[in-house]
Amino acid sequence: MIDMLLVEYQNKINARLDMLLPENGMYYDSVVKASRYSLLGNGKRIRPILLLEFYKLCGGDDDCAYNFACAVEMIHTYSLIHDDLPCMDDDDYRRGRPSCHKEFGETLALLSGDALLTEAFGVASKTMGINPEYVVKALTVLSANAGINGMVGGQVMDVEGENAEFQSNYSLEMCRLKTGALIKTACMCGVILAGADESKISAAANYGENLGLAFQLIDDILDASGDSEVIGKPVGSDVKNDKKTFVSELGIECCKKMADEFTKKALEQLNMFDGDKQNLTELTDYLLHRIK
Ligand code: GRG
Repeated sequence: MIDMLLVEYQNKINARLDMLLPENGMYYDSVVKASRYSLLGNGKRIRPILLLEFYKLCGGDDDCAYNFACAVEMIHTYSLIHDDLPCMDDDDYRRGRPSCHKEFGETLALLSGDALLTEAFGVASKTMGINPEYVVKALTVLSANAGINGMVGGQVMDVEGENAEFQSNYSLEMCRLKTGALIKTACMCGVILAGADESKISAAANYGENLGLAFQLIDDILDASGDSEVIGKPVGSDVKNDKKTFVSELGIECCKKMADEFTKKALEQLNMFDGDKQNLTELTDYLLHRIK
């Protein structure tokens, strides 16, 4: 059931992303080609799906929110391209194939990230069929959480904390920002675009924050013990890079328990909504047990 739902969403999101960033035949088309290579790779599209599901849960007509949902995926893809660069995590594989800089070189990879981030705000602002006040409010939340006090801040903590002793509080805050901020934003923006009230926006934020922490823990577990064919990049890169993660410090079993706890807390927040929560409940559970 959840598998079918995900494939249906992924097909629609991929078709929209393809349309939103067409090759242009200009002298600078190389940056479009490199951006499309990463954007249209084999991503799970979890963030746009969360946005669309929260939007529907709050009574929205899902087709209107696709541009905004795709904008969140564009920002996520930019962050992956930049994170893979040698000056950051230095990863050669992403989404089952060579990372952007391995295929197109560092300069174009850097510029593709810049392009995706910038174009994302243009795409989101062209959301039609939704009250413009809601769109502006969602844009404000998106920029705040993708920026200094969100994902970028978390990435800075990751880079700067690399050689420090492991500190649980530091690492939790880093995950909350680096991974959680964009996931939280997707959930919040779905609710905001549907015009729901502050209590629902806050429930979506709490759901997203807890889901984001669980998501990062599972990501660390998969990096330590997943199947590289399935996850689309080599396993053990954290160990290879001598990176201190929750898994290296607390062990896999403890991390599974923590992910379980955060997932339960996320699910509790869904009680704040009156609509049909089955899809979101199944998606939350799927993410806890995911293998990629
Ligand atoms: C460069 C500003 C900047 C930020 C980078 C997101 C991020 C911040 C770094 C990615 C590092 C990483 C692998 C974090 C673990 C959690 C995570 C975001 C995994 C990738 O997201 P998925 O699993 O990937 O949704 P797909 O490919 O399915 O979209």
